[in-house]
Amino acid sequence: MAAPTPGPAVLEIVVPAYNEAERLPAGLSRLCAELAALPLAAGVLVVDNASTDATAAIVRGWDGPVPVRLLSCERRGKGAAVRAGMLATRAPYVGFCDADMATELSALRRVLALLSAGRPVVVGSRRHPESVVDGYGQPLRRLGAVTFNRLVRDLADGVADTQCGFKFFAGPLARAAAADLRTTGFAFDVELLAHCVRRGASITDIPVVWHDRPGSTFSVRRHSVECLRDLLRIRTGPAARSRPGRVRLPVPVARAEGAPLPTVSGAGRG
Ligand SMILES: Nc1nc2c(ncn2[C@@H]2O[C@H](COP(=O)(O)OP(=O)(O)O)[C@@H](O)[C@H]2O)c(=O)[nH]1
Ligand SMILES: [Mg+2]
Repeated sequence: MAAPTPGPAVLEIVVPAYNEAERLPAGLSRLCAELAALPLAAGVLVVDNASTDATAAIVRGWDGPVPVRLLSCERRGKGAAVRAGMLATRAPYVGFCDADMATELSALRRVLALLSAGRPVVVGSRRHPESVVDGYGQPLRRLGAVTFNRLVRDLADGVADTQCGFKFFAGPLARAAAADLRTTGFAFDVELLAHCVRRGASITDIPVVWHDRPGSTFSVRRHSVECLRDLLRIRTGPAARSRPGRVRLPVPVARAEGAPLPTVSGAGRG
């Protein structure tokens, strides 16, 4: 196993977790192994979202090659958990991944190459022509996702897949956007991206290899109405003001602060 790079984390990854005792151990193992092999110091922050299973205990007892911190977020919802996690980060580069690590983590190298080249927001997209998507849930969910993304494209710099749980940012930008975030549920990604765009940041989507993992916590029946309601709120709230096409202000937080990253190759298209 690769020896991790010591020192304060240059990259911190938030993992929102609600009753993930089943899926988290395998996901966390994969994430830690991938991070340990990177040429920079990295850390993980698992946000336990009021789980009633052993999620928190698993994280507390975790012993891996990179530091894994636990944060408790009593307010339920993936958006609330990611917001709490982002606000607790300190690194110059931050991001979040779902507990099931459905997106293959080999994409992290490309993410880092782009962030270190000054791209403020880098997101995985299952709709990217070079992506390999192994199952995308039921047809109803696929249709819902396509429709939802059509409705929000203008808010998120034209990104075709706003819902992939694999997003990375310049740290100061992520913390500022998270502080403004009000959506607590699954539509939070749209608001978070819109807050970045509002600050003048462009969004770079990258191809991913994505596997549909069993045990999804998203339910089309339970969460669709909530997503549409939240979308209405986002549209009428501050995140929707000053979008592309309107004036884009140069905002200094769009660039990462702190030590420059070691060179990470493999950026390719971006
Ligand atoms: N449903 C749900 N998921 C949450 C909550 N808080 C955090 N999460 C996490 O959000 C992520 C959602 O990923 P997943 O369940 O695989 O959904 P999918 O990949 O979109 O189908 C997981 O890491 C969940 O544990 C919450 O309150 N509800
Ligand atoms: Mg999933």
